Amino acid sequence: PLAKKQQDVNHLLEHVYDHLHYKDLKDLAGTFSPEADTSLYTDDGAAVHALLEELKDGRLLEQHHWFSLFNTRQREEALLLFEVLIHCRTREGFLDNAAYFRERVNEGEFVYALYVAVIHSDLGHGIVLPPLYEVTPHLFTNSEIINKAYSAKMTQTPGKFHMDFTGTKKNREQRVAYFGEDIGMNIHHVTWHMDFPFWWKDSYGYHLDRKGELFFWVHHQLTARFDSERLSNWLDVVDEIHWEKVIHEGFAPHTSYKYGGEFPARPDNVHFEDVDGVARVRDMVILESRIRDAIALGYITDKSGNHIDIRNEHGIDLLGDIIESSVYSPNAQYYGALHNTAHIMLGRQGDPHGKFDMPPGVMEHFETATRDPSFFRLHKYMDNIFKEHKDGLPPYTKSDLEFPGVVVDGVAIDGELKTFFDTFEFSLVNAVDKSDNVADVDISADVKRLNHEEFSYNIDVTNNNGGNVLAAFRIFLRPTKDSNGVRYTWDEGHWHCIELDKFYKTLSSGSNHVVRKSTESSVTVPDRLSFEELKKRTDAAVTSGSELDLHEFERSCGIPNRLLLPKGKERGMEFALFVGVTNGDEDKTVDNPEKLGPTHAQCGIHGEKYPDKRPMGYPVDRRIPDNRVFLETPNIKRILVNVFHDAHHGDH
Ligand code: CUO
Repeated sequence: PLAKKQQDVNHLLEHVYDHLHYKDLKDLAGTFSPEADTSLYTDDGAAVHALLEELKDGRLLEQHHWFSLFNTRQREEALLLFEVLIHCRTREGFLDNAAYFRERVNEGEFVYALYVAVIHSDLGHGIVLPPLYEVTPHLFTNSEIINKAYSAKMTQTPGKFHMDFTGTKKNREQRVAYFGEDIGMNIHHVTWHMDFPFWWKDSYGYHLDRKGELFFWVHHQLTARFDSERLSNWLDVVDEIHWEKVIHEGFAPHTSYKYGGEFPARPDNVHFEDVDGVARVRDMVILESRIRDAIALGYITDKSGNHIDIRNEHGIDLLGDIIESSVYSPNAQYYGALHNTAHIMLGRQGDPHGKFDMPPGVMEHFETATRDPSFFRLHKYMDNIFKEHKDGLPPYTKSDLEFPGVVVDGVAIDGELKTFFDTFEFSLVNAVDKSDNVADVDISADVKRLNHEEFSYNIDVTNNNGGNVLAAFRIFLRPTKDSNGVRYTWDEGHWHCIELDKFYKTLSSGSNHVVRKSTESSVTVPDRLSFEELKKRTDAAVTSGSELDLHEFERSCGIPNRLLLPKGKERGMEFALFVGVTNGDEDKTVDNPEKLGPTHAQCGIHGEKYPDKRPMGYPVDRRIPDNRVFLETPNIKRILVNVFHDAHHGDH
């Protein structure tokens, strides 16, 4: 039964830096013999054989050592374990191997391999992975708090510690640290990269549909959202970083590895330096110009020298593969891996020549990357390359945009768009070592998180087609003014659009009143279940023999619903709310799109086609040189709204 398997997964992820404490799994890890029966595996044990060879020869990374996915050798090891798990035929075999290797491979590699395998294996269906901020809290929590957690455990005094955002008010960037350091947003980001790994090969089971375009879109959305948060805090939008310019913002992470010391800091205003063993600055400039050339020419050149046309709506997908670069890149030899290398380059600027033997920087982990304000500058840099491509495509015409017979008569918001900060507690029990002699005590961190009041969209639509039609609703929000209070034109503003929701709905003939709740957004996920609550529900189901239904928590990819709206301002900040209704029968790729699960807009559906034929961001993804095209299309409506921030929420 599922509950028992969920319980085993829970046990595997408790205190991952210590040996297994749960007796059944511990016994199993000692007695199971991975190669005894190779019919356990769909690859006849090839992967398990390879991993065991490495283990036997002592080549695997030791335990109690940091792990970074961007480290080639460490990634290879983690993927060997992933391959063992993904090739298991049964849940039992999967868990037996997980228990066996948990005791023998590096903990970081184990956690990564287990997460990705549960996400992608058929055997993982129904399993809920606990929030990573409670499994490996070091990557999400300030060192100061972790230190307090250790003391609390040593002195057997339960404690709840308030975690502030990194830095001080002297650093303007700290005003928006609540976004880059939001633990839920970090989970979204790291999980997106697990759902769509750059190293993914289709031989693992399926093709990741429009992975390159999703890479563009999900990061474009993070930058667009960050810009709106900045404008909400009287900061200018992010400027791009460049190889030949100064990196303005320094960063002191105040974060430590569980094993491996502190994350390296970077002072203000350093020039990019070549990084030994990674790349020279000049190499990066060359890769960039090859990519920009491809955009200017309208084609990329594949490995065999063939031209692939990219000046069309599918070009963005190939560009995403090339820039990231993923295994899907048609020519990684020539276009390199601009994005992945850039993460390492930036991560190492504190110690570019390895003089001080520093561990990898925050940029070298998807869990921690967004903490560094330069993350957004780096992604803005790549976002601008994508923009160059999008700007080269012809703007949509009125007939492209039209949905004949369908008119959006009105859009209104039910309730006020109001944001506030709440307080959230997460457990640090797994941050500290487990010992048979010292009992666990309750230790947790308290963080401030942006949140908002629930609201609904009320959309009145007339359908003059004389019968039912399927409609696709596309909702965006964009700031109307820049940091100087100057109004954006739509042509400037379309790139700042935040995707709020996208859904399909059948319109009956005549007038339709569509009410859509903010909680239903296909961009977001609800708060994760705490590890404690997950264990509680699992254990209860095991004991009572009842069904375990945690369906709504199955996916961790998705922006936390709390962050749906940007912060706004106390006296209100003006945004344009855009609602476009397009022809759902033409747009859909799946049957019954009205019943789509959550979070598909930026995270897709596992193993299936992305459920929208249109380019991501349609129809605000291209230049809008003439507003009238939008103003005069009856199936599109824009209204102005204000987002208010309640700075005194919860004060009494
Ligand atoms: Cu998500 Cu750079 O791709 O961090």
